[in-house]
Amino acid sequence: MSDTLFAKIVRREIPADIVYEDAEVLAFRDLNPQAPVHVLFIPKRAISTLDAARGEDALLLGKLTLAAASYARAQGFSEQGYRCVINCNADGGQTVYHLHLHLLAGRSMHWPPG
Ligand code: D5M
Repeated sequence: MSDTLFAKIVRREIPADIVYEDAEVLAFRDLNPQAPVHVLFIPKRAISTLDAARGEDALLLGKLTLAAASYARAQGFSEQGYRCVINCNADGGQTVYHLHLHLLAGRSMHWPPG
């Protein structure tokens, strides 16, 4: 669980279509896009799930969220909107156990999600 596909992407051991990077956050296109824009924002320091996050992770999670919002704004989605999703554990639909925020944009989203 400690080493995942996404940790390998952070270490550049497997390729990814990286669209944003700073000291603490990496973002790359989802391999299986569910919208015209589908980008995953991950903390470089791995946290397995949202459930595992603690108070000391608050700043990092804030930066992760704001990085997604900045990217969406820069791509021109401020007005039409977009969706951010964090799946947690099995019932949440999480498949990669390195916390990630999905940014979905470029189409109208439905509610409730499946
Ligand atoms: O989301 C995990 C997401 O990760 C899912 O949408 C596919 C995507 N994925 C899996 N492997 C890769 C690689 N190698 N590059 C890019 N995207 C990938 P979850 O919320 O855990 O279900």
